[in-house]
Amino acid sequence: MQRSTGTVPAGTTASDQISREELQLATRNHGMPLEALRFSVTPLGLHYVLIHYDIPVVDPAAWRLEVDGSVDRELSLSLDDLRRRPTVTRTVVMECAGNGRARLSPRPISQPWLLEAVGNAVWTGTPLRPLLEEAGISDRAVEVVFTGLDRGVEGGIEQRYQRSLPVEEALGDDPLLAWAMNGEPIAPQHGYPLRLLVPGWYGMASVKWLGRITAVHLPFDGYQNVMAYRYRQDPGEVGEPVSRIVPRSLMAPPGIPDFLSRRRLLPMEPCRLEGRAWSGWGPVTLVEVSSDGGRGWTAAELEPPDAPYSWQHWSLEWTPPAPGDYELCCRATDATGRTQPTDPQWNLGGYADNQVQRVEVTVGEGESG
Ligand SMILES: Nc1nc2c(c(=O)[nH]1)N[C@H]1C(S)=C(S)[C@@H](COP(=O)(O)O)O[C@H]1N2
Ligand SMILES: [Mo]
Repeated sequence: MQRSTGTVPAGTTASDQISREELQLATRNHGMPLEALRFSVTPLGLHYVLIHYDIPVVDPAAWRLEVDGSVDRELSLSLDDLRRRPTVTRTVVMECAGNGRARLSPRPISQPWLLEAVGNAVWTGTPLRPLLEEAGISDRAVEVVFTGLDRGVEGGIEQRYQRSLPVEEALGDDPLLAWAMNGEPIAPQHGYPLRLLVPGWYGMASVKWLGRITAVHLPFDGYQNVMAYRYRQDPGEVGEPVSRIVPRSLMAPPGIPDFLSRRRLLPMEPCRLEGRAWSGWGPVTLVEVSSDGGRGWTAAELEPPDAPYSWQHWSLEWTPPAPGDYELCCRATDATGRTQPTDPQWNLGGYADNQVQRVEVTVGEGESG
């Protein structure tokens, strides 16, 4: 067990066992059990959760959304003001940029996700662009900063959770100010009473417990934009910012699990493998499945997305050739040609590693009873 270090500097890695600090994060920030890939919309409570600091307790009557900075008119809106605006409902897949991190070696020290930091929810809210236009966002604005109500220390810096978006993204068609998730008021852990939702981007962009929106005419230098969430091989590098979700497909684990190892046990009979696939760069156009650890691949049946940023269902009938051990894999390719590599995509933060999933299964001698 590692000694408590107080603050974990960005870029710390380890190759040994999961530490108590990582376990502490893992028990707070839960994933979506992969069998929930069978639901087209992730039921409330099964969606993954990632919270850097603490969940703030917000009084909805006192809460306001402030819009300020490089705007002609500052705005201060109540929840009712927002709900009276044009309302849209969209099914959007969300994935943490750190999904897959704990499979990397050396392992970047942060929330140790294996593959379960994903969920597909139905979000209701009001589009962001008309609000920024009403405030009269300046032509000189280059970014828009979103500030959450949660506060903590990260990399030795005390901060509110804040993220900026380039102005052209903030004024795009997709970003939403959401107050409902699957038809219910957003739960405290998901950002009650209001969160930003940036469809197609990794989860870090979708600021929860939103309190303030600020247009700025210089690039924002907050911790989550310039220190965290950058692709770097070396702590000295500036690195490229993490933005849209690279393609991934996941398989709902077939058969039944062994309690401790989670190894899958299947009877010797045909089995329908199924799962979901998504990309923040465009629809997924191909999902392939391998039953021999990625040597041979077969195209699966793939459904179109229900909505532009929803995940897509795929399935494939697989007949095990004989009893024994198999390594099942799946791989998605999107409309831009982006695909999933067989090897890890290592960087210091452990971001956007979309190497193919490997599911160990044992096919028994018997058929199911
Ligand atoms: N205010 C605030 N917003 C936040 C975070 C946070 O810690 N504080 N975490 C971000 C990260 S890293 C992710 S992956 C998503 C997770 O959203 P969820 O918990 O609703 O799945 O929220 C993002 N928005
Ligand atoms: Mo995240």
